[in-house]
Amino acid sequence: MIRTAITELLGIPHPIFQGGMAWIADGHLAAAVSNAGGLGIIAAGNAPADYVEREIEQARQETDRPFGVNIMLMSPYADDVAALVARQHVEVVTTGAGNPSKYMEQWKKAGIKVIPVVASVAMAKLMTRLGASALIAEGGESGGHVGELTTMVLVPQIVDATSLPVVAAGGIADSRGFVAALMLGAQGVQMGTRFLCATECSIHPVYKEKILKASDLCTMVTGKRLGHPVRSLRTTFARNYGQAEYSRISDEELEAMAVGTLRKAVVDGDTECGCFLAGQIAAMVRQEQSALQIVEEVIGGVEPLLRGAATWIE
Ligand code: TUI
Repeated sequence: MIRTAITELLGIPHPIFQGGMAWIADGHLAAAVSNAGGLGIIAAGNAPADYVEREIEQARQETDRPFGVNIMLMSPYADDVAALVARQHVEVVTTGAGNPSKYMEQWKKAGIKVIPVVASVAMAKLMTRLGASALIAEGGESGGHVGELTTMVLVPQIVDATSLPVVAAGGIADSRGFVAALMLGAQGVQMGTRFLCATECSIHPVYKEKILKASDLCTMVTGKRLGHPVRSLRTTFARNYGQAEYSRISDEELEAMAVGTLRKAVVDGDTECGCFLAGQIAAMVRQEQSALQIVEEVIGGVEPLLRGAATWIE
């Protein structure tokens, strides 16, 4: 057993979060990860509050353990989902892609543990002051919306800037990444891409196949021109979008190109038009496994690594 400030804070056996992946992380996946001893997280993404409410209900039917809801702050429904999680008293709220300051008081009053994703020291300090329970430091190795810094440089700087426990995210797939995160000062990890091939993850089989066949250089970042860089698999869509960014088409046309592409990947498995978000560890995902197997494999490898490291001390 690995006991850290995160296992203590949340009353969970293992300090492993499942990332809140839009269109992907539903109540079923979140419950499976929580039942495995980690923290499952339902992604609100761009969905309306009634979708999120159904998924919370689903998760509660499938687990008695704590789970979280991730609120994507650029969503047009962010206000509605923020109110919903307060009403529902979900145990944990994580946030992404923005600044959740305006919701903090409402959530704290509802007894929610708020764990924002921060991609900078300034945001870490602000969230610490506003009463977050912990922070997720997500480096640009992750899939989806990415910040400037890598996990290697972000995590220690966030750890030094806050008194709160820090969860490392971005580029973590196995026990080695877990231990490395602890060495950087983190008290736990969040993994997204590793859970894409969980048996309980109901993405299109084509999506899973693309992850299982991925190689080290298979992801790319697009979206910088519009200020929202996103890491995804290097597919036809990603290449075309990347090229369009350097062409003379208008920002509006460029924005329109991306609309509906996450759904096309997750629901339709459309390899031509879908945007398959994935992190740089995609090639390290080798097989479909249950959430329990994933969590146990990662945790099971930690103690030998830590004990092995101690033998270097003379
Ligand atoms: O949010 C994510 N990953 C995501 S969100 C998403 S949906 C989307 N689709 C298209 C464009 C943009 C988003 C897909 N993947 N990860 C957490 C994360 N949060 N990474 C970086 C940040 C972040 C960035 C800026 C957090 C706070 C922040 O603050 C900016 C500010 O307001 O100062």
